[in-house]
Amino acid sequence: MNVRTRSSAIVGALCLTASLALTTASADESPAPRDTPKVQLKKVATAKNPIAGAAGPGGTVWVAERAGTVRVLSARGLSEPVLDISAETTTDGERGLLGIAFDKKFAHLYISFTNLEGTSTIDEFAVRHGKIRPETRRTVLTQTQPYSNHNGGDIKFGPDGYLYIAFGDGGAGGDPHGNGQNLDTLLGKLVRIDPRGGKPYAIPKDNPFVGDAKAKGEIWSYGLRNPWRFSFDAGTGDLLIGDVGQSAWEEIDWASAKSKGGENYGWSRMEGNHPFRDATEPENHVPPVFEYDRNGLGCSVTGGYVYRGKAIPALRGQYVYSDYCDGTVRALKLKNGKVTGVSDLQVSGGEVISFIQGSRNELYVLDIGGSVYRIDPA
Ligand SMILES: [Ca+2]
Repeated sequence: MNVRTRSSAIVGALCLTASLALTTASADESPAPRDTPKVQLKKVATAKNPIAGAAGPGGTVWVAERAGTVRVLSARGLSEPVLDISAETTTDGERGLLGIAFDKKFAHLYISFTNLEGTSTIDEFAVRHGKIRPETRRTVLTQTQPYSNHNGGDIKFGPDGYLYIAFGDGGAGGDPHGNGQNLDTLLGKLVRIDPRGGKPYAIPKDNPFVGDAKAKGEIWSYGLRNPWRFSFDAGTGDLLIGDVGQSAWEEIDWASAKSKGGENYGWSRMEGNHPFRDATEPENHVPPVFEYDRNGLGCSVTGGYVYRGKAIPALRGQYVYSDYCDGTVRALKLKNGKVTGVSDLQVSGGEVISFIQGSRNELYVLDIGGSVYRIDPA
């Protein structure tokens, strides 16, 4: 399935390039350094196109399936669907149910999906005693989409208690509408709202563009192409965004927990650290903390989490991520927003579409083909 891919012709060409390049890359491959954390992927469930998830009430993990169902993972395995919006979404292009998030007290569940018109939609449900109350459903925010790809769609609560929503640049290729740098649209942005603070939501007063008549007050940061997955470090509160590249550079962006927002991550004047189509670098460009090219390491970054679990002490504090095309699970060592090491964890999660952070900060890997893995010590 071509989730997040460009036209299939382009993908075919990319895969061919990647496979040719692999011969050279593997010749240079050295064994894992001695301090590489030893992990294994333990398959804990099979789902139908698992695409997103969140730690739920009572130590559970809730898994969203792309076609519109949500199931609860417990020691007994995956439940029957506890939510089914499959009649309200489609899976053409890069559409579907794309994200779920609970607020801190598990009082509300939020879902992020594209509706039958392709419009990005964030809905809220009250949750009581661990169960969704369907009659409380309401729509919090919508964003029309000019094309079926680059919807972003990830949603997370920050340490500040606000809901963050990632939107891609609207799609097609090369950001034809210039949405990345346009502060008058939510496309190509990370958005920050208070979903319970107003009807249908409130804009936090300290959002960076509040009071700027030419900018949307919901915007937290901008210059993003398709920020498919982002997360907050459960230890430090720092923000990490995996932003999928156009055709050359995959990137990971970082912001300190102390950030006041307003970061410009560059797209579509920059792709990674490189000017895109001869554009000039914006003066306020915040370059990625990490980028990689398409020569063998993949073609579509899947942002993960900084590992803060207990089971794998050697991995603690490292940012775990992967790539949809490559599937190898990798880790970045970070110090004060600088990458100090990169390791290949020597395990493959298939077509890695997403990660989930469980209630004790253990990490799960979702293969869109169906497997749900937990990252365990080897
Ligand atoms: Ca960028």
